[in-house]
Amino acid sequence: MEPVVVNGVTIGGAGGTCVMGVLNVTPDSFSDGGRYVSPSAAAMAGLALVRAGAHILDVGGESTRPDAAPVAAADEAARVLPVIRALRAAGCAAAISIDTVKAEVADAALAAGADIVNDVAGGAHDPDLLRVVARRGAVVVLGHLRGAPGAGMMKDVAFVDVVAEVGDELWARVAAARAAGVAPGRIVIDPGLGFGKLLEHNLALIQGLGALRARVGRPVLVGPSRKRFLGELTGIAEPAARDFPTAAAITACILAGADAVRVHAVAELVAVVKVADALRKAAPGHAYQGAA
Ligand code: PMM
Repeated sequence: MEPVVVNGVTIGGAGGTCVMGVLNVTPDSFSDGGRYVSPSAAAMAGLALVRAGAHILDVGGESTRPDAAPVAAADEAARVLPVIRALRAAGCAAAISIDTVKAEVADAALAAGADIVNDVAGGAHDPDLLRVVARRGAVVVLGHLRGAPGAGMMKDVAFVDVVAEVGDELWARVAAARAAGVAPGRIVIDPGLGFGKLLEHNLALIQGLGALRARVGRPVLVGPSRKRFLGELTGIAEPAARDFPTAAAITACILAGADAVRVHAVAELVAVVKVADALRKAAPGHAYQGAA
């Protein structure tokens, strides 16, 4: 499988799992909303995540929680662009992704210094988004989501074979990206844990990451960090207190074949990733070590 190489970061190669650190600059994200008082404070926090081992910083200006109010593109851009510019002005050498479903925000973020568009809707929310990615030669993360993000995504949740169905639907999004002109080596897929999925679906998708990767033929990013299904399993109500459950999920994801993980507690999870990567290398047959 052709790995994705972006700004010195390799996703899906024979090396270790890539770590994407979350830098949400929303007032209401479910686990870390409203944390930063200024763009430069957010940028300093981002640089600390890079020092702690993040290969990619994922800057997001719109909460994806089910009950979140939609944000206008101009407001979202006003949140994220100063942070991306401040990161680059401060010499941030890590890859930067913009977590958005909007073409306008993606375009402006790429112009401001981002390298990757992380779209939880897989390019299906805004018909222009994939064209923006193609025109700018950017990398895109295509997340799986039926319907629209936010309110409504937890209605009508029904899968018969969740891994096969998510795989087929992601394959269709990859085809859409290629039709828009995105090179195959610029595409990463994500099963969209928690996005219109129940606990059992999230667990099956984690266990099925290797099958999903093989079915779609692209590197896989996965984001279990602090999500509600971990709260359901443990009874831990506060998202920020779910980093141990996140560590278990991240380990399972890596052993199942993930190429990249999206996490909030970067320093702690980088240590977890090191152990999981070593375990994966020691697995019989060395599955998913770039040979698949
Ligand atoms: N989850 C959230 C936001 N963005 N992006 C990708 N690629 N994968 C995810 O699972 C994902 C995402 C929701 O979590 P947050 O509110 O803590 O950012």
